[in-house]
Amino acid sequence: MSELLPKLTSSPIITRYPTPILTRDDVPYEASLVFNAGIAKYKGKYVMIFRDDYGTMNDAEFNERTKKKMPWFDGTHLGLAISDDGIHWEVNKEPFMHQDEMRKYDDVCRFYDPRLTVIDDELYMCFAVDTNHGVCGGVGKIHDLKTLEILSISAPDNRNMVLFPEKINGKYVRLERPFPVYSRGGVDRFDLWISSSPDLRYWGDTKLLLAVEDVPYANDKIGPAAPPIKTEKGWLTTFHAVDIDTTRGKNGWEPKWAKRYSAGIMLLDLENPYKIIGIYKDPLMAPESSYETDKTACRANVIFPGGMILEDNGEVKIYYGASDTVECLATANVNDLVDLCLK
Ligand code: BMA
Repeated sequence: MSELLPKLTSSPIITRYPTPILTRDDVPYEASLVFNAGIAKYKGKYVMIFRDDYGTMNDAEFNERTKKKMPWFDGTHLGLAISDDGIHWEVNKEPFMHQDEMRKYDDVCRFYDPRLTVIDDELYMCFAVDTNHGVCGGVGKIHDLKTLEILSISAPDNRNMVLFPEKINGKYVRLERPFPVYSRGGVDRFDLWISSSPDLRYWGDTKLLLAVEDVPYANDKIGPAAPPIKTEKGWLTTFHAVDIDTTRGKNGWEPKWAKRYSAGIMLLDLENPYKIIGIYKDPLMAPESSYETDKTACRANVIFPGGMILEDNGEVKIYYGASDTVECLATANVNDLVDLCLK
């Protein structure tokens, strides 16, 4: 393993909303962990689809289940919430998708970690797919905030897909994170890739965009985070970056959780998003607040952005799952974010 990393801190341009914006207490059906949501502005409202792992509630029950070799959770729902201001949310009475519905697809165990993008006034969702034969990345279209039409599911192992909000040079573009265990010595050394498609079904022109060794605060793996937003200077996009320190010990429900998830930021060329034109050398956000570092949460030290919205006044809302337990919000000014990348 690479060298251990020092204490990481968030950029001072980031302002955290003082409390999580969605927790299991806001959800009117079975919910234990509410996190890793996708958020988009759609038809005048903020729309959120969140991951809801339900069942196990604490580390005692976790230990019991581990001993019995049972899954951690009874299941995963995708929940739907709507907001007028992007801060206060009304959760629909029923999940957007029950786990039973996901299992109707051939070989699928569950969908999770949704990412939302509006393209030409239509709402699209990328999501991770656990199957009995590997982890895949799905791309789908959401109709009337009610049903999901699946457009494509990748080969394993791949996930963390996000779509750009418009076609570029006539093609849809996505970021993704394959995980090539065989050719990387059986350990996490995973990078961020980019592909394009004429129709959101058939994907090609796949290239490496950012390698884990190029991120100074990652010694383990990286991957896409929230879908990119368009700025005058380029496509602004976050990514997640993981470092491991095996001395961290128990940091959540597992006997050992040695990983830390931070968020990075970079700027891609507007005409050619296969080209990085700027990247901030330090983390944009590192786990610091109580709900990001809480050792009694599911997995401490996790920041996992899944939504980014550029407001008319230049404020950027960055939504992220914290500690795989709650959904949070931070804001920054768009010019400050771009400047960080170009410094
Ligand atoms: C990743 C995914 C995410 C999760 C993160 C931290 O590998 O499983 O869903 O938030 O780990 O546990």
